[in-house]
Parts: sequence; structure tokens; C-alpha cells
Amino acid sequence: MESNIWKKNLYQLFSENFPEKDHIFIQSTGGQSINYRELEKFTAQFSNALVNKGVKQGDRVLVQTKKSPEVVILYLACLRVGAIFVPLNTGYTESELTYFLDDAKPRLVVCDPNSNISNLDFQSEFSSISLETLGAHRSGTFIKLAERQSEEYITFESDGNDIACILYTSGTTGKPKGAMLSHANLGSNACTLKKEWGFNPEDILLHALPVFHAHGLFVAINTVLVNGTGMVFLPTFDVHEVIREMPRVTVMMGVPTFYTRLLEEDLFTDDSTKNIRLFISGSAPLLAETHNEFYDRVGHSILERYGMTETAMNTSNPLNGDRIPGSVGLALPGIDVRIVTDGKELDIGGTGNIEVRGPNVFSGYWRNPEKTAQEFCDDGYFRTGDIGYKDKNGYIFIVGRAKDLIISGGYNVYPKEVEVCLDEFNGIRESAVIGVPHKDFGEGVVAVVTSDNGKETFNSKKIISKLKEELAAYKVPKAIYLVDEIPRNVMGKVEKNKLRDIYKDIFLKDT
Ligand code: MLC
Ligand code: AMP
Repeated sequence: MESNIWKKNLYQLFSENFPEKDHIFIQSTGGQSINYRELEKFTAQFSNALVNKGVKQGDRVLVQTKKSPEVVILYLACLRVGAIFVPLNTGYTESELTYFLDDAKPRLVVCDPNSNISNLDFQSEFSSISLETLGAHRSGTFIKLAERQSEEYITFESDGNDIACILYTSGTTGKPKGAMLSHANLGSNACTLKKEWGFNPEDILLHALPVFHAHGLFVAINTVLVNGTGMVFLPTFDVHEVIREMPRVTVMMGVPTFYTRLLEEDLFTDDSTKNIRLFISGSAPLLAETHNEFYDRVGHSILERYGMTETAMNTSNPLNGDRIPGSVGLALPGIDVRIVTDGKELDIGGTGNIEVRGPNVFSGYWRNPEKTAQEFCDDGYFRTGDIGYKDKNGYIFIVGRAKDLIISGGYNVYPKEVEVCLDEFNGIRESAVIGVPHKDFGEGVVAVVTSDNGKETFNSKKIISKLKEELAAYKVPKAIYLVDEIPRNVMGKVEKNKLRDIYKDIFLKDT
């Protein structure tokens, strides 16, 4: 790769690769499309609208909207202005949103016209923050403002070190932390993925992921933009719509749940995939059996890759060469991946902590230098919290996690956050939250609790529905089991392995 081409404003990097202006960038279902001429015009108008709202370089723009082409334009406008784009999961509840507003201290919040964020107190508590709405089909106050703006905007110049985005990722302490990603972090990764995955001018991506996480936003959209091509943009993963749209595209990216859901459909045949050159999976482990079943059904070997919010993509199975089921592939060019235990790098085959270093690795946690320092080694490697080994050919295999984390359908759930909420419930004495195998989501969230009240009054459905007022629904346990005592070891630590062993079968039977 030409070195350092990404040390600049990310939008500038993209625009250097834009194709002829009529080339379609986004085609949505329902007939809406945006070509590259419109993309330049709309991002300029959105940039001017941001400036009009007082947004300056380095200001945070907190965004919680439904997926739409407009939110992609807003992301690009933030890059052009040098503002920091902070996307939030649309499932967050009011109490979760209050935390993000407090922590990110945004200049501007852009939300869906029906978002519960507008219920928060923008009159006094958050009075320094402007609030605008942005809905699908060019609705909302921000669109109205943008439509009145100039179609020209001079993109903010950067050496790449400025922060482009903050993505919140939950933490073991229960409070989400904001990972700061620079223009260069994202640009270097986009250039690497374009090359490694053989993106070419004819490619069209099927985009059915949410756009508030690294996968849908960075891996998918940034790679398309640096390649200067287009995507078919679906609002959510609806398996029938995906099968219908598949013949129009050449590449699909998804979490493992996408692939298991496709395999459940008889309509999904090799005819559906006749124009596809590449299926990519990530964000959670793809079972070797899913990989093999997919190959047997449609003759495609899914390419599995591995990354995280803090680092974007670290490893990938090769485009040309063996894609090994159960492995996340080889370190990407320019990225160092090592396996470490007790500060010592392990030999081939040794299982330990996975650490990564490279231009993709983030710039630290927002307003949290202590946590940042904790997660980096002195020589610049980042501690991923994943456990794995490397084989003699350099293929990485992830075998577990040092962090207490559940990945459900590609969404991260930190048990601590759920336990803190559960423990505040009247009657619950203590709780332990674990991940157990789930047919659809890979892992399902399950809680085991003790109660001060008797079994007769225990009502798990009621607790679940109350929890949904506090936590985004994907974090809420799919089942809650009442026990007399939560098992602990001699040190007093909850024995989660024991609980996982006990509840994996019980949960599968119950669902
Ligand atoms: C939805 N629900 C989930 C869930 N998704 N529960 C657990 N885990 C999930 N992932 C719940 C809803 O709250 C709802 O609960 C019920 O399931 C049905 O919701 P739905 O909206 O109909 O679900 P669906 O649209 O089918 O969504 C499932 C999904 C979605 C798999 C398509 O979760 C998804 O798009 N996941 C992708 C996440 C992602 O992009 N991860 C990337 C992170 S970046 P109820 O109780 O209300 O009925 C990253 C870095 C990297 O990890 O390496 O890529
Ligand atoms: P997030 O914080 O949402 O970015 O999630 C990152 C985590 O997802 C990583 O630390 C891994 O634990 C997990 N992950 C991502 N891709 C894979 C994969 N292909 N296989 C296994 N785990 C993965």
C-alpha cells in the first residue's frame, strides 16, 4: 500500500477516490438513490448546517436516528467540518442516553423525530446543547436547515490525527466508555480492507447492518467510499428482503446471525448468490459448522475477520488462499498481532492474550486517560481482552475472552451493567449475568438471581419488562432463574463457568 496516503481528513481520502459523478452511492429500498454528485452537494449543505448550529472542529455531534441515507450524509458532514461523530444505538433508554449526554458533552444532538432523547431536559439540564431532528425520506428540522445552505464547503484539513468519531463500548465496570478513532485510524483500515478484500469498481455491497457500530459504519461504509462504489442499503436485516436484493450485489457483510438466518430459509439457494463474489462475517464467532453448511448450500466459503470498536479490523482470512473455518485469519498488513501471557510473547500454538498494534488502533478513551493507560502496553500494543493462539501459518484462533463480555447477535453486553441494574430491584439480593448458547444470537443473556422474598412472589417476566425501561432490549436477559445461592469460589468470586455449565442446557430447553 502506498504509505501514509490516509494521513489526512477521511472525507478528503474518500473524495480522492470518488468515481464519475453519476455513479450511484446508495440505493435504498423504496426507490431512493444518491449518486456521487448528490453526495458532494448534500454533505456540503449538511456541513454548512452544522456550522450554522455552532458546531466547530472537535465538537461532538451526538446522533441517535433510524438508519437512513441521511445519517450517512451527516457522518460525512461531520468529517468535513472536523467535528466528532458520536453515533448511538437506537435501542438506548432515556437513562442510558442521559449518561451519554453527560459524558460526550456534545454541541449538537441529532435524533429521530420520534426519539426518546427529546424527552430529556434540554431546557435546563442540557441547555447548552442544541437539538435537531433527522428522519428518513428527508424529514426533520435538520434537513430543512440543510436545504437552505450553500452547496459548497471547504473540507477541514487534517494530518489524520484529529478525532473523527467516538464510539461507545460498554466496560467491565458497567459504564460505557468512548473509543476515540482518528481520521487516520479509519482511513488506514479502509485502504487495507479495500485492497485485501479485492474491492473493484464493479462492486456493490449489500448493507443490512446498523450504522451506529464499527461493523456497519467503518468496515462497510468506509470501504465502499474509499473504493468509490455503491451499496444497496436496507433499513434492517430482514432475511426475505436480503434474499430478494442479493442478486443485485457482489459483496455482503454480516454478523454470524445473518448467515444462520439465511441457512434457515429454503428460498436461499445458489441462485440467490449467483452474482456474489464475497461473503464476509465478523463481530462474533462464526461457528465452523455454519461456515461448512453455508459452503455446502451455496458454494461460498465465508471470509471471517476479526476486529473491535477500538481497533477496527485486525485480522482476516485471505481473499485468495485458505479460509479456515473457526479461524479469524491472518494479521492484516501493517498490523502486528501477538499472543502474550505474563508479559511474554508466546510461541506458535501457545494460548494467551491477543494484543495488537498498528495505525488502526484507536487514540484512547474519551476523557479517561487512566483506562487508556491500563489497556496499552509500554511498546504501544493494545490489550484486546480476547484469548487465542496463532498456528504455524500465522492463522489466529480465538478461544475465549479475558473480559466478562457476552456477544449476542453481534451486540456486546457487559454482564456488570445488567447486574448493577438487577441488584437495584426491590427484592433481588444479588445477581450473576452469563452468556449461554442461543440458536439465533450465538450467545443469549441469562441472569441467575437470589431474592429476599419467597419463590411465590418471584416473577421473572415482570423483572424483564421493568429492566427494559432501564436498558436497551438486547441487553435484557432472555431468562432469569431464581436460586437459593449463587456459587462462589474460596476467594468469594462468582463461579460463572459453573453457572454457564448448568444453565446452557436448561436455557436451550426453555427456548
Ligand atoms: C435484537 N434483539 C436482540 C438482538 N437484536 N436480542 C439480543 N441480541 C441481539 N443482537 C431483541 C430485540 O430487542 C427484540 O426483543 C427482539 O430481539 C427482536 O428484535 P428485532 O429488532 O426484530 O431483531 P432483529 O431486527 O431481527 O435484529 C437481530 C439482528 C440485530 C441480529 C439483525 O441484532 C443486528 O443487526 N445485529 C448486528 C449488530 C452489529 O452490527 N454488531 C457490530 C458491532 S461492531 P424484544 O424483547 O423487544 O422482543 C463490532 C466490531 C466488529 O463488533 O468486529 O465488527
Ligand atoms: P466490539 O466491542 O463491539 O467492537 O466487539 C469486539 C469484540 O467482538 C472483540 O473483542 C471480539 O471478542 C469479538 N469479535 C469480533 N469479531 C470476531 C470474530 N470474527 N470471532 C470472534 N470474536 C469476534
